[in-house]
Amino acid sequence: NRHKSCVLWFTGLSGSGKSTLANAVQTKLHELEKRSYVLDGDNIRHGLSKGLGFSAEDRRENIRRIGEVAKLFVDAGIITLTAFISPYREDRNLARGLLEPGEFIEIYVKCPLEECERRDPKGLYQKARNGEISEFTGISSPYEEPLAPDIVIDSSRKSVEESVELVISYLYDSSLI
Ligand code: GGZ
Repeated sequence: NRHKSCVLWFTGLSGSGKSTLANAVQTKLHELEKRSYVLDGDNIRHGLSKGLGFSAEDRRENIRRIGEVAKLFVDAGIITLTAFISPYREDRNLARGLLEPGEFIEIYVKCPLEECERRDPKGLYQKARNGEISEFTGISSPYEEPLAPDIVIDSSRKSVEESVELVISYLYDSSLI
């Protein structure tokens, strides 16, 4: 039951479904008896990245730290799932550069802004529209789409189950599990 560890790097807008998907993939990996761990805002922005905001510089530092931690987890043999907006191509590339070729799997959770805004699970888009939150991704701060993601998941059209299947199939096909 060996696997080659890797990072599944989910990127996409707030509300696109990154964390939901990462957690669902983790559940599946657990069923397959593969060790995995999810890094997301809940365990990073309150701890390791506490004090960082959402300026381009702070986001870069946030992503750099996550990339370094993901590398440590991979060294420990754990399939590592990260769920951060990571809006800047350059920052994602920096994280990729910390890993061996093929160890960094970029998963673009693609969802139209209008749909993310309609979902608005935490009311943040509304606050951003009202000017109560500045530098909000998609509203007042950019999101740079991946140019060559390894996997694209259109979360407005695919169920979580179908999406999980896409990721798991990719891992099988790449001999990562
Ligand atoms: C984007 C923000 C902002 C601003 C607070 N812009 O949907 P959420 O709430 O749970 O996920 C978003 C999260 C984004 O943090 P990340 O660490 O993923 O961002 S990055 O990768 O760009 O460093 C959102 C909340 O934090 N949030 N203010 N201005 N998202």
